[in-house]
Amino acid sequence: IVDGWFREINSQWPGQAMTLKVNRILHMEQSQYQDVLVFESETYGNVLILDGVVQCTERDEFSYQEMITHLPMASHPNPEHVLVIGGGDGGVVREVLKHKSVKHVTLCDIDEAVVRVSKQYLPHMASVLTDPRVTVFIGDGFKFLPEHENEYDVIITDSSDPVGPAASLFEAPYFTLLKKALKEGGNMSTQGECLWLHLPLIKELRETTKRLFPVAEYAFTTIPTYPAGQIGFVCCSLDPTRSVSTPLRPVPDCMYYNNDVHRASFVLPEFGRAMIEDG
Ligand code: AAT
Repeated sequence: IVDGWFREINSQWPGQAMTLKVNRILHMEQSQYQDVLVFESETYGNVLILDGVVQCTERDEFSYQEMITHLPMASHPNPEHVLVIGGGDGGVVREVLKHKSVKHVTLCDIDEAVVRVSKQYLPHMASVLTDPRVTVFIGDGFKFLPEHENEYDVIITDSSDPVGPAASLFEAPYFTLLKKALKEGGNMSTQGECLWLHLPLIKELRETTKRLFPVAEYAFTTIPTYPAGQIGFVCCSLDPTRSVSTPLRPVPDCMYYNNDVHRASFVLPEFGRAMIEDG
């Protein structure tokens, strides 16, 4: 923070940086895994930063949380048991609970500090974490999966960027474990970075998931406070007949997602489509 402005300077997006005006700092700590900062911004509400990278702001979080959740959920015929890896702020869990079929959601975040500060400063996301249908588990998603084979209809990996504790969540061994934790015909989505910044990483993610899942597609959403204003998702299904880009039902109470946006989010601009699909 320099002169009252937070700047998201990072080698993952060289030569550019999102800047937000800070009203006041609410919390700062070095947790066991990362540097945790929460501040009140002038125009984006409260903001959660991990290791200098924006994780969510109250003003635009709905775009990311709704899309990463409803793409795999609304394209699954009957999601009852759901696992969220990462996402300690609770925003994705809030979205999962909008689906009436859901009986139980487990959240597995590596860092208790994220859950704790979110409950205090991001109540619109974290207040659902005390819902009786929700279990919060603090631990590494990579270690959690092998203990839960064949348990989930949908798994959502709401992970931070592939630097630090989330690095393993972008690699083939993780997706192999994730596949085994899904029930027959299960769906998954995973944070898939930005077309403008990370095409080689996206291409690799897509290739890795295509080797494991009969259906593996890429979609994206727009969001002002993530790098370059856009973030994507890899969405996969174990059911070879399913199209993850086809919603099966509407989702209530959304601000970004609707069934047309669902279908449209898989339509890629030519430079992205060519790189990801043609190679
Ligand atoms: N919904 C907020 C967006 C996030 S949060 C990412 C979460 O992943 C963090 O709470 C972090 O503690 C957790 N995490 C990181 N590594 C692991 C792991 N190995 N196991 C479980 N949880 C983990 C993502 C923001 C994306 C930013 C885009 N630039």
